[in-house]
Amino acid sequence: MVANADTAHRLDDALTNLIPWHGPVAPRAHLHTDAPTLDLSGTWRFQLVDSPHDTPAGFPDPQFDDTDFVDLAVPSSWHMVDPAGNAPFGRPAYLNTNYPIPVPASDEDIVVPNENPTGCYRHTFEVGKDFTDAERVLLRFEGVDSFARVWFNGVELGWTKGSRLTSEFDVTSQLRPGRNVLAVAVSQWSDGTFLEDQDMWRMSGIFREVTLLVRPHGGIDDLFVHASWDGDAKLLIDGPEGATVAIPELELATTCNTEVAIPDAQPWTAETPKLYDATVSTDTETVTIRIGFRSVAIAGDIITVNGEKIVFRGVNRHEWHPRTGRTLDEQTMRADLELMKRHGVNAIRTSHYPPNARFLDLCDEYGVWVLLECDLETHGFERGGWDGNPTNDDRWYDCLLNRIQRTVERDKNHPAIIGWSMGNESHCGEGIRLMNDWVKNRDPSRFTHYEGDDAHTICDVWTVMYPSMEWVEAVRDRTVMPGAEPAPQTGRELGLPFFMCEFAHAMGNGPGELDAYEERCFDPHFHRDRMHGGFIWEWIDHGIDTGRGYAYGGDFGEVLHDSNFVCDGLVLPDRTPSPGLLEFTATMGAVRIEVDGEQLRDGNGITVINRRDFSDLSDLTFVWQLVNDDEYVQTGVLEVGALAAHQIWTGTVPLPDEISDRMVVVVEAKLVKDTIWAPAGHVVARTSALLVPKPGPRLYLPASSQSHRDGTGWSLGPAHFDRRGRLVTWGNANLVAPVLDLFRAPIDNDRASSLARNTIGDAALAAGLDRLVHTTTSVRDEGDELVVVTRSAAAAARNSMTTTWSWRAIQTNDGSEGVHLDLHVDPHGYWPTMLGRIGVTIGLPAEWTTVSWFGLGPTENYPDSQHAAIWGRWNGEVDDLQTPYVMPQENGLRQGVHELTISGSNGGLRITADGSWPAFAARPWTSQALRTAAHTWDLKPDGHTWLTLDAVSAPLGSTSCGPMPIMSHRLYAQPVDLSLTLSLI
Ligand code: IPT
Repeated sequence: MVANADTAHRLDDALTNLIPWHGPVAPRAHLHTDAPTLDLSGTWRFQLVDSPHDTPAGFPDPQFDDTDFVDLAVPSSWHMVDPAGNAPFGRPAYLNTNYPIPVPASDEDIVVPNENPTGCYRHTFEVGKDFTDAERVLLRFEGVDSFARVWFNGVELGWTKGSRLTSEFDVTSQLRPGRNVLAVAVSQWSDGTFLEDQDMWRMSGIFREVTLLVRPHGGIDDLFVHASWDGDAKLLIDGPEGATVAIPELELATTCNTEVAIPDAQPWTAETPKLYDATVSTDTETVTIRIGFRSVAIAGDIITVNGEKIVFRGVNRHEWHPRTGRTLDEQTMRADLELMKRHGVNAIRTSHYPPNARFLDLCDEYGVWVLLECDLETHGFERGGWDGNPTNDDRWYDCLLNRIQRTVERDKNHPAIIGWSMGNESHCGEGIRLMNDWVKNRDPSRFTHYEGDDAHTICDVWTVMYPSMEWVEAVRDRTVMPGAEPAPQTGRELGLPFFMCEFAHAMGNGPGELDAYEERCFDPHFHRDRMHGGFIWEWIDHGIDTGRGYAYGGDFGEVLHDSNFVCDGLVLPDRTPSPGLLEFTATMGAVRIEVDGEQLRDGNGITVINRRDFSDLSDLTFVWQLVNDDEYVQTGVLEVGALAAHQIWTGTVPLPDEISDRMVVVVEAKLVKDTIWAPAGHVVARTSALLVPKPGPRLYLPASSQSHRDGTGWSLGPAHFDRRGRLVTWGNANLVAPVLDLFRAPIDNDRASSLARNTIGDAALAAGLDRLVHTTTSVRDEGDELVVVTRSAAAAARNSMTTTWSWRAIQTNDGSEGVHLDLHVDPHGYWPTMLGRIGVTIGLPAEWTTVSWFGLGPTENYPDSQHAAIWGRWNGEVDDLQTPYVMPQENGLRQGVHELTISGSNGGLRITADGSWPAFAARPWTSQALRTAAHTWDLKPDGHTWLTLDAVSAPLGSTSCGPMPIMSHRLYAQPVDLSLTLSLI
C-alpha cells in the first residue's frame, strides 16, 4: 500500500521509472467463482485534463464535488466518443511503427511529454455485507491504456502499466459499508508506451472491465490446470491443498495437486473442442472451470497436438469495433469466432497483446488454436537502428518479465492456447531470452514463439513474415538460399517447425496468390514436413465509423500517421466478409473439393480432400448440382461418407448425353447438423467446373443489312459509328465510345506505403495509363465489315498500343440484329510498366444498371483470387457489384464471361464472347474517379454506367506488405484478342 502524501510528488517518477507497477497483487488466472463479484461497468464521472499535473486538486477524495465532471461509459476509450464529430475528449491517432511521442536516446532517462492526456475517473457505488464482511476484496482492472493511478475512498492503492494486462489491487482495508468511491487517473503516455508500439489506433482510457471480487479466506486464488492426452487423459490441477475437484460427466472426484488418469475422456482439439465442466471447491469457494484434454509437443521439427501434426489456417486478430475501438462486447467476440469458423479459420495469433479474457473462454468453446501473444512491441526503435531498444537494455527487463508473467498467469488454463508468443517486432536481445526462459520454466507444456528471434537460439519454432514464394519453397525443400532474406542465421532454425506468423497482407483488394502459399506452406499433401501454414495479416479493417463511411489514419488531423494501412483485414470494418476471406476459405479451408469437368465421364472428376488433422467428414453432406445456364438439371449427394483426416475421395456424377457449353457441376459441402458457429446447411466448401472448359468458335448468320455510310459516319445493324469509326449509338442510346483501357485504380497492393517497397501504381500513373490519348488512324469500310484502327498512347510517351476493331453486322442465334467485334491489340515500342488490364471501357446510359452474366461469380474475382468464384448465371444491380474497400480502389471484376447483359427500362446490350472469355466490371464511376477518391463518400455516380471488358487482367498479390506477385502472374504489355457479339435488348 502506498500512502497518498508519499506518492504525490512522485507522479512523474511512476510514469517513467521503468517499474511495471506498484501495489497490485501477484498475477493469477481469471477464474469463474461463486464468491461474490461486482461488475463496476457503467456510467462513471470523468474529466479530461492535458497533463497528469493538471488533475483537479483532491479529485480522488470521496467528498470531492464532481459536478464539473461529465458522464463516460466504462469500459470505453475516451478517444472513441464521437471521434468524427465533436470529439469532446480528442481523437484517435493511427500510427504503424513510429512512436506517437518523442523517443529518448539510449543515454537518457525515459521521459514522456508533459502534454499527456489524463482522464480523471470517479465512480461511486454501494456494496453489500457480502463485500464488507469479506476477508479480502480485490479490485480488478482488465485493460487501462497506458498508465493508471488508483485511489479507493481517497487512499492511493498504487499504479499500474501494461495496457492489455490485468492488475488487481487489494481494497480490503479501504472498503466501507454503503457508499464507496473509486478514483483513477489514466494517462495516455508512460514508459509503457515504448513497449506498446503496435500498428494500430492510439487511444486511451479504461477500455476493459473493472470488477470488485471477494476473496474468501481459504478460497481458491489461483489454479493451474494440466490436462493432457496421450490416448488417455491425465489431469493435475495445481491449487490449494485439499481442494476437491469434480468432473460429473466423467464421474471424477479427486483433489488438487494429485495427478489422475482418466481412461474414457475425449481429447480437446480445435476441430473437436470437447470441454468438461469441472468444479474445484474448498469450504469457502467453488470455482468452475472448463477443461480440455490435449497435449502439445514438438516432435523433431513438427508441432503436434495429441500426437498429430497440426497446420495453422490462421489469422492475426486485433480487437476492433468501428464504434467502440478496442472495447468489445461478447456479441462481437462471438461474431468473430462464428465468422472464422464458418470460413475455415482454425487458428488465431492474438496480435499483438492478450485479448479480452472472455474471448479465450470462447476460443476453448468454439475450437481454434491460439498463439497467445504478450503485450509487447518496440518497433519505433528501429528508426534509430534499435539503439536503446528495451529488449536489449537491462533497464527494461523487469517490465518485460512483468508483462509475460501477467500474460501467462492470466491465461494458462485455456486448452485453446497452444503457444506463447513473447511479443512482436521488438528486435531481439537478452530481454526476450529472459521472458522465454521464464515461460519455459513456468509452463513447459506449450511451445514458445518470437518472430524477431532472428538468430533462432531462443524459441521453439521458426517463423517469418511476408516471405516470397521462392523463399518458402527453399524452407520446404531444405535448400539454402544464399543471400536471400531472411537468411538462416545459426542453422538451429533448420531443425525447427516453421510457419508464417504473418503473410498475405489483406489490405484493400486482396490478398491474391493464396493458393500459391497454400501449395508451399500448408503441407497440402500430408508429407508431415515442417510446414505449419500461417496466419494471414489480418482479420479486420480497423476503420472508424463516421456515420457516412469509415475513417482511417490522417482523418483526425494527426501530426504523423500511416493512412489506410490500418485497414488490412479479411473482413471490412463492419465485419462483412471481404472477397479475400471467401478466397481464404476456398484455398486454405480444410475441406477441399476439386472438380475437373473434362474427367467427369471417366469416373474420377471429383476429388474431396480432407485436410483436417483429426476429424472425418461425417459432419458434412456433399451435394452436387448439374446446372445448365440458369436451369437446374439434376442434383444428388456424393457418397463421401466418414472420410478420415488426410484422406482423399474421388468420384463422379452422372452426366446427360448432350452437354452444352454453359453446363456446370457445382459441389457443396454442407453441415449436416447445427453447430455453435453455424446452422445445419451452412456451406463449408464449394466449387464448380464447366463441362466444356474452353470457349469454342461460334458461327453467326450474316445480317440482312450491310454497313452503310451517311454524313455522320457508318451504321451497322443497331450500331452507329461516327466519322472516326467510334461506336457512339446503340439502338436509341447514346454511348461514350469504347476505348482501349490499360488502367486500374491502384489497389493498396499497387501503392507504396509505410512498409511496402512497391511502386506498381506510381509507375502506371507515370506511364500515363490513366490518361491515354486515343487516335483513329484509319477507318476502312469493307462491305459488311468496318475496320477501325486506333492508336492509344499517353502524352509525352512514344510507346503505344494499336487496336484493330473489326465490326461486322450479324444476326445472332436468337434472330436479333447485332454486330460482331474482333478486337486485336498490339503493343508498340518499349513497355516496361506493369499494366492493370488490357481491355476496353465503354460508357453506357446511367439507367442501364441491371446486370446478368454467365461466368465466374457472384463474388468479385481476379486471376490470382478466383477459387471462391463459381461458374453460373448471376444477376445483380451495378451498385451491388462494387466492393466498398475503405479506401476506394479497383474492385468488382468478374471473369470468365460467356455472356453478359446490361440493361434498363429503355434498352440494353447483350454481349457474348467467343475465342476467349473476358472479365467485366460495371461501375457508376470511372477508374479515374476510383483512383482520386480518398473515401467511399467521395464516390458519386457520374451519369454513366461504365462497362469494362478485360481480355487480360492484373493479379492482386499482397505487395502492400509482401513480395511482388509471382513473375508469371504479372501483367505486362502483350498482344491480345477479344471476339464479342453485341446484340440489342
Ligand atoms: C508487421 C507487423 O508485425 C504488423 O503488426 C503489421 O504492422 C504488419 O506488419 C503490416 O500491416 S511488421 C512488418 C515490418 C512486416
